[in-house]
Parts: sequence; C-alpha cells; structure tokens
Amino acid sequence: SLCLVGSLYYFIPLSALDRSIPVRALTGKMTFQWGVAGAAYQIEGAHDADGKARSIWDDFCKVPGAISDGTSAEVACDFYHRYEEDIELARAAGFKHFRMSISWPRVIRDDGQPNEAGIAYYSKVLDALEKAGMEPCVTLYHWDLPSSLQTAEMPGWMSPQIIDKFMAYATLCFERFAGRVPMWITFNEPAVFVFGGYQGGWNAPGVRQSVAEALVAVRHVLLAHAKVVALYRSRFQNGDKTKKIGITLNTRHYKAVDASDTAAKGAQHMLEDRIACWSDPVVFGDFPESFKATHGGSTALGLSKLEQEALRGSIDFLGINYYTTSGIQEDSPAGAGSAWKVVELGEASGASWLHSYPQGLIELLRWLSGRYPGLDVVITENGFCTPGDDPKAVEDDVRVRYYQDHTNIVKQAIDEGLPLRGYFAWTLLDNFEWAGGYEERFGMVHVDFNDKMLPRTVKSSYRWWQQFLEKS
Ligand code: LGS
Repeated sequence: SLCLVGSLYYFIPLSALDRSIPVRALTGKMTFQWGVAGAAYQIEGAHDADGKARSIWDDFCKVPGAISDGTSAEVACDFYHRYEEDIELARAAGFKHFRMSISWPRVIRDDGQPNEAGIAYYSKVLDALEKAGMEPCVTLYHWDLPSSLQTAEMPGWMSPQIIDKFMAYATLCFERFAGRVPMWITFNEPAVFVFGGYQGGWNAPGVRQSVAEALVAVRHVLLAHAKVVALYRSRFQNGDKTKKIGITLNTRHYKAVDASDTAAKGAQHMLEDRIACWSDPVVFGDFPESFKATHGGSTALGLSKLEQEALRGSIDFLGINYYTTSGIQEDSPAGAGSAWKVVELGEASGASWLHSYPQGLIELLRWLSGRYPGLDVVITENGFCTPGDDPKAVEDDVRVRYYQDHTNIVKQAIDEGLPLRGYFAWTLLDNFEWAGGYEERFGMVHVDFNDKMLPRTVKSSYRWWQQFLEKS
C-alpha cells in the first residue's frame, strides 16, 4: 500500500509485520494478586533424593571458580523436606500467591521416563499450598536443565532437539498438575540463561562463545515456548479465562538521563535489544527491526511464516522481573555525535550492589503499555540484595525501604490504569543465589547456612509484608 505523509510517499511493503495486538492478550483480565516467588534449584537441596537426576547447575557448581564462595545447592534451604514449614511462613505473611518452579531432572529420569517420586513431591507441595489458601504460579524452566541433555551430541539449548525434549517435559507437568495450577510461566529470564549460559559462561552450562552463536539458543527457546503454549491452550486451557500462561523476562529499565536525542535513542535501543527482542516475538511474532539490524544476517533470527504465526500472541500475560534501572547518557562533546554510555542511577546502599530506582518500574510499565497496548503484565520478581555476612541481616531496613518504595509505585501504576495484574516479591528465604552462592541474600526470612539445622528467622522485611498485606 502507498500512504501519503506530508509531501512524502512512504512505501510500506505488504509483508510488513502486523503490529496490532492479538485479541487473546486483551481478554480475561486478572484481578490484582500479591505473591512471593522462588525457584526449585535455589531452595530445594535434596540434590540426589528419590531418583532425582543431575542438572547442569549441579555440574556447574563443581567447576572451580564458577560459584563465588565455592558452594553448591546440594542442601540449600532443604525446602524439599521442609516445604510445609516454609509454606506456612508464606501463608502467615499474608501472601495469596506462590511462585515456584519444577525441577526438570526431578520429574524426568535420564532415560526419559517419569520419576514418580519426584512428581509425588510436587504434588504434595501443591496440596500444602492449597491447604494454606495460596494459588500456585509455576515456572517450567528456571534454569536447571537435566545434565543428560547438555552433552557433546545434544548441547542443551543449542540443539534443535531440545524443543521436543521440552515439549515432553511440559506435557508431563501439564498432565499431572494443570488441574491445580492456574498460572504457568514457560521460561524464567531466557536472556540470562541463554547469554549467561551459552555466551558469557557465568551461568550453567558455562559455555563461552560469540553472541552470534548464542542466537541459535534464542531461537530454540522461543520456538519451544510457542509449541508448549499451543499444547497448553489446546489440551489444558480449553478457553478457560482463569487459566493463564506466559513468559518471564529480566527487565532492567533503561532511561535517558539527559535531554539529548542520542540518549533517547540509546535508551530505546537498549530496551529493544534486551527486552523487546523477547517480548516482540511472543506478542507480534517477530524480532524488533533494530535487533535484526544489530545481528544483521543471522539466520537464527529468520522466522518462517509458520513460526511467526505460532509465536504471535503466545502469552496471556508478560512476566517481568524488575530490580533496577540504568541511565543512558550522551557520551560525546556537546552535540558532536551519536555515542552514548550506560551510567548507574539511584541509591547505591553500602550494603549492596543493587541500585534502588523505584521510579524506573512505572516508566518501564508505561513503555510496555505503549508498545503492547492492553497486554496484561505481572511483576514476577522484585526484591533487594544484602551481603551474606551482614551483621544487621535480620533488621533489614534497606530491604523494607525497597519494598515500601516499589509497592508504592505498584499502587501508582494501578491508579494510572496501567494493565498491571500482579506482583511477586523475591523472595521468601535466603537461598542459593546462582554464581553468587550464599553471599547474596534476597530473603525476607534469614537462613543460617552455617548451622546444620538451617534455622529460619524472620527479618524486619517479613514483618513489613505482614502488615502491608493485612491492609491490602
Ligand atoms: O535469584 C534470582 C533473582 C535475584 O536477583 C532469580 O533466580 C532470577 O530469576 C533473577 O535473575 N534474580 C535477580 N536478578 C537481579 C539482577 C539484578 C541486577 C542488578 C545488577 C546491578 C549491578
């Protein structure tokens, strides 16, 4: 078609991507939900209990230097044996929603057969949640791939075979648990496990290679997502609007901090490069033009019409893990060029590397609602980190302030009419913070990992949530 803009003709190719929002994402609004989030590998421990197979994180922890304090999650919080007590803590805080993940190697054996003992454990966890009056939100993949799928012949997410393996795993989870789980997340932070695991190497499986090579894994994750969502919708969701499936992205916000065009363009570039490269495919069915241009010529980013159709509209909600914001500033002599740089924003508390910038959350929500009008968004993680050796660990006033500031923004976002449907705090228990070991603590409940009994002690932030949820 041809369209006239001022005195200029713009030719819009007929094959241009349709950027209207698929209807599905606009229907069945959720009521707002407050919850607490966690992940299997970080809390469960019981690394070889009841027939559990090994995961790439069990292996990665054995690599010298991979984990900053040389620890592993073989025991972690021992949630596997103490889930009743910990679920009771979450209930007593007043949370009505509980985000958890299923450990793939716990429910499927290396020979591909279901591990009934592992399945029985999750069934008991779901029972305990139901008894406690909490709704589960279940992440299928929070990074612990079975080691048997990360080999020379089958290199994990780099292999196209992973799509069918993930389908088989998801099918099992849906068959056994879909009746009791109203909210599913296919992947947690694909950018982190793809680029951390298959490019930078700071996450399992620790592969170091170029970004161009890692794009193959991006493609496989997206195609696996689309297939699993199609399966869920046709066999398990059956048009029931109370049942949802989505994806969770790591969403650091990028904000222009000067009035230059360069900074505005830089911030937009970063948001597209880090966030829209995942959210555009699952909403519109294709990568942003800027992302394709950055990785010019990558065949991994070329999606067929069928693949685009499968991806388009493949989320009922977008999960975002929001922790912080980076500033983007012009980085050249006044007015001279197009270079920009990333600068830290907000408060760098002495106790932490995490800069608190609550305002960034609402700015990000506005950006998302501008790009994807009407799309339901759920904050699937938000929380604050303090060091493991903090002598004031239990009186965590900095964390209280962080939660206070961010929940205020959540309320503001709702008042503004932004389609924000839920918020999950990260996290209930101090736990194994991946490559950060036990040195980085996000819990509202302290766990003493030096004591074999792993005693739990509630922090000020836990009591703050208790009061906050009582009023909400
Ligand atoms: O434990 C993880 C949390 C903690 O902080 C969780 O498993 C992940 O899904 C998620 O990545 N998590 C997380 N991310 C925060 C990254 C903050 C980045 C700020 C860096 C400043 C230098």
